[in-house]
Amino acid sequence: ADDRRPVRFTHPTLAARAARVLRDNDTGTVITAAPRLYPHMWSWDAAFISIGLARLDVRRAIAELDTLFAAQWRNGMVPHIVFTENDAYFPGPDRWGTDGALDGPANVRTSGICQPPVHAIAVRRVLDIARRSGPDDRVRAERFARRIWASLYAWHRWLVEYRTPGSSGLIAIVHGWESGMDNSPRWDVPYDAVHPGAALPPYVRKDVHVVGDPDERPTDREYDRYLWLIEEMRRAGYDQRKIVENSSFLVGDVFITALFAMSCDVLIELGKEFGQETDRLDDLADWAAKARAAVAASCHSVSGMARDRDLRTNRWLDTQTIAGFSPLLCGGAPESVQLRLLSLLDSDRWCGHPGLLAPVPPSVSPMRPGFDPRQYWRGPQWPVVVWLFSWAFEQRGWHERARRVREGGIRLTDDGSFGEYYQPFTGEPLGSTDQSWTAAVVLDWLC
Ligand code: 9WN
Repeated sequence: ADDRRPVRFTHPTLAARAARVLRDNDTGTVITAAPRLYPHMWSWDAAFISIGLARLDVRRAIAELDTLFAAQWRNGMVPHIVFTENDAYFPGPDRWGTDGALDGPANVRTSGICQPPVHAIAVRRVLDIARRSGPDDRVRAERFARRIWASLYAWHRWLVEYRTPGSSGLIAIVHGWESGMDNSPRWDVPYDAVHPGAALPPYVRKDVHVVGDPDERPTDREYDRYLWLIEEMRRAGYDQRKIVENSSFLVGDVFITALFAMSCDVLIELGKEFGQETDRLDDLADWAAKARAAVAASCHSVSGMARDRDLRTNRWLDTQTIAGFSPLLCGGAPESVQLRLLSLLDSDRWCGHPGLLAPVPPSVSPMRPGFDPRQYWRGPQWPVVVWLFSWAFEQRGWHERARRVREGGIRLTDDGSFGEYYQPFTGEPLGSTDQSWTAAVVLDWLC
């Protein structure tokens, strides 16, 4: 018995609570990422949310992805936030200033950057769940998968056309928010080179007032840099070529590159099933192969861990975080590297750390200097990232490993608060509670 967290729900009760969170966070048009902290639709959140929704209502799951893709930019980018009318989050649409952007969508306000490309994975999952849930849902989800395919392809093509500068083959991000792991130590070195100018318009943060303890959120120093990058993009009129050429932050993101490779695989499967053009399937196969090669090429010769690359200085970023395990997700690294990574993942530096409440990977190793068990992407465990590991391990045929990760994920979240992230030793929920994507992945694990 473990008395660190006395409340533990049984699986049926936990599933019922998760379903309630998704219903409660439904504004009627979108399911917000979290009730108070994030009152809008976020791109990768929406993907995970649709997976959870498919367990409750396939029609609603499809609607969620349709809403996101209705906000897709004309050049193919899927924006990281689709704004609702709520103004409780900063930076909102006025600060982003994308309204006049050449490639922006009509009739909806969005941010001007993207997030990890996990949407094809969500479509596949919704389809699989719908097929098991009954003939009407099956037909509905098949029509949807056929219909959304071209938009997914355009999104992937945008990442290749605009976001693979240089020769590393890694997909580049122009803002830490694009990684979804905002203040991970992965980005500390590149952010040191971002110098907010005197022209940074003043601003007031809202996030720190919503969470229990402001220390669970990024610092003001970090926010100055986040806002400065937005300022640079506004000035470039959200012209992608200009941004990639000039922005003070340009980093090849190895985790996104691994997710992209897996999503391309899924899109190929779907494309074959729904009779998409061979040329496009060939493109996807080519992109997936290049992405895998880039992930493999990033691996450190001693530790085996995959690395991001600062594309402004052309240097590898050696900071070890959960993203270092990217080759375990997408495959493609030599067997010897894979074995090294698997034993590292199981070791006391990661999932085997004796102090963990649940044996799932934290965002940063508890043994690493600078590890902070309560600070956002600098130590806590994130249920969605755990879900990605469980899904990817299943895909790779590692069923026993996938099962262990899933059980660990359920253990992490069985207090029923659906925390945004968790303190790894005490299991205390941090950031927001009733976070939609946490509820969604728990539903997927339990059903
Ligand atoms: C900025 C919504 C999002 C997640 C990100 C997470 C956090 C936003 C923020 O919340 O980022 O995009 O304001 O901190 O880091 O992964 O998509 O849940």
